[in-house]
Amino acid sequence: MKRTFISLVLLSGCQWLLAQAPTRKFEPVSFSEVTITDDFWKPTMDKVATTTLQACIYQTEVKTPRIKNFEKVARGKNLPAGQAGEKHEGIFYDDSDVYKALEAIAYSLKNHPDPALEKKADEWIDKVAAAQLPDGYIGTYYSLGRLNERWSDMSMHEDYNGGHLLEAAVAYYNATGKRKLLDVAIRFADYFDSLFGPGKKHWVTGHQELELALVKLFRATGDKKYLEEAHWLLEERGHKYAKGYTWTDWKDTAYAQDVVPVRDQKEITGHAVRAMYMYTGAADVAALTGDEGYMKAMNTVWEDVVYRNMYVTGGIGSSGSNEGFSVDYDLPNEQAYCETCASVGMVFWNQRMNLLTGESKFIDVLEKSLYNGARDGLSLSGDHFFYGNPLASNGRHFRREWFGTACCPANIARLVASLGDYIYGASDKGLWVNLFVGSNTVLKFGKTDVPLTLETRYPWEGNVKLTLSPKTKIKFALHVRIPGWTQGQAAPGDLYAFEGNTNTPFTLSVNGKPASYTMDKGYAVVDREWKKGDVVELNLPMEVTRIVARPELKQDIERVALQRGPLVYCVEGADNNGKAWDLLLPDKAEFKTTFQKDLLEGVVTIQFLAPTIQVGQDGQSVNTETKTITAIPYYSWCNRGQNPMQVWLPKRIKDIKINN
Ligand code: FUB
Ligand code: ZN
Repeated sequence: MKRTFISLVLLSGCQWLLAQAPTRKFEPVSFSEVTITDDFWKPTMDKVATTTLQACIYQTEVKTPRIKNFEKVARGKNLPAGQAGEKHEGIFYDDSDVYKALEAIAYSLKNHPDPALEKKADEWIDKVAAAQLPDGYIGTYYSLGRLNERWSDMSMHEDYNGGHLLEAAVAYYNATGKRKLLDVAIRFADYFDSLFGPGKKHWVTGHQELELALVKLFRATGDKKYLEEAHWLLEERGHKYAKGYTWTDWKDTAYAQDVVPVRDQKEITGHAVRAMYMYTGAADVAALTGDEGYMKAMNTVWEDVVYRNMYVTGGIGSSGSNEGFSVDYDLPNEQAYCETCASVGMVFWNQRMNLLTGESKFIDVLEKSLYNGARDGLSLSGDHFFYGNPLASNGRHFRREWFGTACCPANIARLVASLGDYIYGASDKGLWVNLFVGSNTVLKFGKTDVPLTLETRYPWEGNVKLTLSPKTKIKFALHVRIPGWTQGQAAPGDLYAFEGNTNTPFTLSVNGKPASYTMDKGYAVVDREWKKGDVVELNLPMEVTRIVARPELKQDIERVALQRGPLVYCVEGADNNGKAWDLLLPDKAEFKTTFQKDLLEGVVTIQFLAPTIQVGQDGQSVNTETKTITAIPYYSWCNRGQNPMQVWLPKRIKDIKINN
């Protein structure tokens, strides 16, 4: 593995803490060291590189004034004293879209080098740098005519924008080695640190984000003050320090997870994206400081999310009014909010929990959110987006080109482009394979390079082939994740369960012979001496499974969801004569699967026979007919215009709505 300057700094930064703190069980192998070749994800990543990022650039630079605001600030800096500058246009956190797009470009350059895109990013970075004030402040909303009001209202996302700046800067530096944006980020972080911290002013982030970003800056620079600032920000919550017009207006500070200190939190509350970013930051801080309080709190809160508040698609945040959580087991399907960014946040947080604990259940959830709730946010064409991701539709939902608020499009772009971050983990003792994504990388154990190739047709087929090619023989433990859904578990906890027997075993072989392995924390561990050309093959059963929900989940009573591999399925009108709500799923339905290469860019569909109900034109006569129903992967719905759709299919007649 090519060790960069970043990695060396990271190591020296961590060593400061290693001696005194329990740390992660392993580190993720960085996107910058993984080349993705996957049949499923590579085309999506290419689409992000060629289309989604172009949409982000067009919307950010041409269609909306997001970039213009930076230009205005730069122009204003040269005005004679006393002369009024230009006005800010748009929403107060629009700067974050610029940074998220830059971050996505950074990741994308790794798997899809594009000099023109890099040039555009450099141009934007020049504009961002030119908008930084001499004291390090950066934020177009306040810089344009409101500078004396800055830092007066904690809910106004100055910190949130700053956090996205830091994330973009670290990513761009990691991807290109260029440090102009990193220097801007460092100046901003130093400036923030000069105002807020122990013995200085209090600050509660209005939208959590800066916490996790400061940890990234610490990892990139090795400067521990950024880690300490992140820790301090987390500690600020839950003490009624929050101030600001908007903030004090909120009746309920649970919205921003500010009722009790982070370490005392037991339940998931409030705004879903804020929560995900906060727990991601807390997990990052806990990993480096060993803060047991955070680890304990996060385990309890995670169970509250996954056992009582998560959709079968891995989406979270059912309520639109607070863009977040309501009460336990309240998961409406058609009214589901399920913001794309919240699923992106689930991926972030679950990755961190996996690194902290070494337990694969977190990757089970990550995979669920990634392949379903998050992937659904991006159209197959790459230039239309879902903000909310409902699990049923009467046909009113459609994907949009953009949103007024700076939000999901650039977020899903940065997640897809950084997929390389989530596939492998490594420590000096072993290798972890978390996601089955065709790719190659080179790991390093001591002085030995271990080139590694993963080939698969997942999620369409269950065969995964891993070829290891160490230059010299080397012993280490290979941990291959065995998904919970192959072990009879529809999701961690008992919110969802498989109906019927699903126990077809997985198989694991080394060089064509059954592997000798032990199971540990959800991984099959093969600990042996590896030599050049060793081949490990995992075979996962890809049968169609029926999922039922706990009875408390009222909206899903007497309903079944279909899953195959990591993919949740839905019935969409486009495949079923315009109807998706007129059917009953028989208890004994037999499922047939077909890979349809020309449908929805290539998907495995599920077919089954089901009774359907039609109402005559007189509105009084009813006809029933058994039809072949086609179900498609949930993420691929609504790519053929507006259509009715259902994930949870009714088993009993009382539940069907025949008009859709
Ligand atoms: O406030 C910034 C982002 O905009 C939030 O994360 C989203 O929920 C949207 O409101
Ligand atoms: Zn969003």
